[in-house]
Amino acid sequence: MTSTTVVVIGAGPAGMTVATLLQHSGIDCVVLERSSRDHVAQRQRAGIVETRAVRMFESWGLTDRVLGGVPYDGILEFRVDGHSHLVSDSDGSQGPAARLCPQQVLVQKLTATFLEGGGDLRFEAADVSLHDLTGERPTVRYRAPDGTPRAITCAFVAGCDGDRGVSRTAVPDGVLTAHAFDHGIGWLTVLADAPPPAHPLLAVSRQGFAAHFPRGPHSSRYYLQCPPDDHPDAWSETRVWDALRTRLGDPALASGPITDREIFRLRSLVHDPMQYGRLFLVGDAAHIVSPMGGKGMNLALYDADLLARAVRDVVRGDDDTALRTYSSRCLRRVWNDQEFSHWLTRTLHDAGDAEPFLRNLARARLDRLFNSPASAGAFAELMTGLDPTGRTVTENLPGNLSGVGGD
Ligand code: RFL
Repeated sequence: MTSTTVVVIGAGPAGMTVATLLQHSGIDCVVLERSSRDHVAQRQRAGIVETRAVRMFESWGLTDRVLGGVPYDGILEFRVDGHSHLVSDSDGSQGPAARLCPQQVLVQKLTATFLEGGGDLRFEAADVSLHDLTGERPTVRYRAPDGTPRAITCAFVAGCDGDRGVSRTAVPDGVLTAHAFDHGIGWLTVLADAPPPAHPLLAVSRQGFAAHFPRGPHSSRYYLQCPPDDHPDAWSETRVWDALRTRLGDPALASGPITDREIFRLRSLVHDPMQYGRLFLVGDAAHIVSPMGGKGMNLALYDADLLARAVRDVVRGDDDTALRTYSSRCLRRVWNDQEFSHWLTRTLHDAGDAEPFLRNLARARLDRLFNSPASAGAFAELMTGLDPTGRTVTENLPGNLSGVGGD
């Protein structure tokens, strides 16, 4: 039986951020990851690290180590029936801006930083199970790649193992409340070796929603609205490119080899509270945000920062205030981002193919966004993550949280 301060379960963006920030604070931890290093390093999803998250890494002095990609100019293109509207997320504040940094690049760099610093990261850890979470010293058991059973005792467990992990299922029934929402919308998502757009592009059309995002200098991710129970085989390459050209209003859109495609339902889920005893849920283990608005990974980074700082307060100063309020502070931001993502999801789908009343309401919202500086300012605040719920940890201490969640 070995012993550490924190066992981190999962080596995705949440887990590797918690682990790297703890290491940076001189706090020992062990990361257990079910998959191989190659598998984790190749998982492609998010593409933009929002401004708030870039500044979070900056505050730890880690920006250059862990963020790849290039700075993002903050310009988002909305294309409505082929007509372009550029919206800037610049809020006039000083400091580094968002980064076009694909999720797998962030994870690769966090992993390299943690390992170079002597971090203990155990890939291919099978059958992870959590025990004594309400006691003084929880135990995490697993099997090493050669089948040997192992156990680690710790002061805290960071459950960073995504929506289908084991951390959340270790919590007894009835402790957590799940707030789930199915948007009734499907997206075909396609990765292709094809030129990225000049700006991240969201397109409204009567044929359905479509989007085109950069994922590196020579690759792109595309989204096409489809029925939630559709099958990827129904989408031949020709059909994909034809639909994109129509919905993006760009007959000359360059195609390229498709490297991945899948269909998923747009859904949202929040588990409340994000804590049970000495287990703290982080990122997708606690909440799923529909990808519209690009908040899922960024929320995972937010939780990770709060948890690392809270553990540091306990270990260094015996002050558990931040740890006790971890769940309520995270949930405040989670609901803020859920609302933004839901608003954008409804607006961009309803403006395209909803019945006329809802379509006109959604188009009125877009009209306001394109023409009202106040609307554009509120949008920019949410896109950057610099709205009040995303401000620095010290600005968000408990006094400002009246009526939000519970500890
Ligand atoms: P992850 O990334 O799922 O990582 C969890 C890790 O835990 C491991 N694991 C286990 N390890 C040990 N034992 C077990 N029993 C385990 N079970 C699981 C897994 O192997 C994995 O390594 O969760 P994390 O770290 O919380 O990160 C969350 C983000 O991945 C997620 O929120 C985003 O990808 C969401 N998302 C997007 N977020 C954005 O901010 N911007 C975007 O543009 C964006 N685009 C997307 C997305 C999600 C998508 N999917 C999944 C529908 C686009 C797509 C297509």
